[in-house]
Amino acid sequence: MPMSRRSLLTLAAAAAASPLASALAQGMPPLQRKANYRVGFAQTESNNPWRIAQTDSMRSEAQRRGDAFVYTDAAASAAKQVADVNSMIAQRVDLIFLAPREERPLVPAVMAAKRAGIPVILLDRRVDGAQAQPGRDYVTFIGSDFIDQGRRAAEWLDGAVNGSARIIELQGTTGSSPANDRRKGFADYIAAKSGMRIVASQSGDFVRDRGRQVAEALLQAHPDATAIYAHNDEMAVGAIAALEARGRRPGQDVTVVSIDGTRSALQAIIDGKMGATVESNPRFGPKAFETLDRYAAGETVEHWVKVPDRFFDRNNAAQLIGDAY
Ligand code: GYE
Repeated sequence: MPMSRRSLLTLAAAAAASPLASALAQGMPPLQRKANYRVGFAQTESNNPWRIAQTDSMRSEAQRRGDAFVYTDAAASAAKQVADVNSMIAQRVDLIFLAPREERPLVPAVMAAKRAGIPVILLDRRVDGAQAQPGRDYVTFIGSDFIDQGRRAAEWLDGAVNGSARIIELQGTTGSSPANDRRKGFADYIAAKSGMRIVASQSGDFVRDRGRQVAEALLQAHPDATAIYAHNDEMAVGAIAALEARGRRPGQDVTVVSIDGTRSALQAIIDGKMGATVESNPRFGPKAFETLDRYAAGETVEHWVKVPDRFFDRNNAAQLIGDAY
């Protein structure tokens, strides 16, 4: 039956107003609805339990759904990660989940996927917002509020030390969004606190042994430090070893606060060596694939799919360690 002119017009108007149409108008690659997908996951590195928990969560959700999973590990190199994404493009995967190691070097990978017509969802770290944007260059960013994580760590520390501390900060990977934002959230909070001062701040690249080495050097230069703020638990655990090597008691002489919620961190809290850790939840699988489904269905996907984070300290660490990674 031929359609009336009016219903054709209504259809056209509805299509123009639909989120799919607006995504396409922005040049975003569409994703066709299918029973099963072949997705890429470009991981940054696998040298810490957080990364391993994230990969496990992604892989097991793909398996549960029957989607094929093309996995790469950039082994802590942004250049390799760009090459990994290019190889996924060459393999024509349906969609790429990318955990961009650093904000700027991964922009070309996002743009190459867009040009090739393959949608990208960013996981756990952002790319430079001045160069690439959600809803235009990639679907969305799924991840935590890192500024708030830094603020929560500062707020807890402020209470634990009664507003007075000489703080050593161990930063994450230079140029990565969690390192930039965890630094900012913490600094903004203590700016208004005259007794809270960062005496030294250096990158330990989110790695346990780097954290230990950097903490060792900074403790040597600042033997009067009374607190350590690490951007992740692996570096905090390294810093605890550095303190013990110097004969300083973590948790008594020096207060340690961190971010992630790994099993070793919860154990350190139970042992009284770490004060608290703000959760950064690595279990992305269900949310990542649900977001893929929503995009394929033509739904409007918000520009930031927020991951909510808990808080671990001596009040709940023993109770929650069973579920930790
Ligand atoms: O805190 C850290 C990991 O990007 C949120 O990266 C992630 C961070 C996490 O290597 O342990």
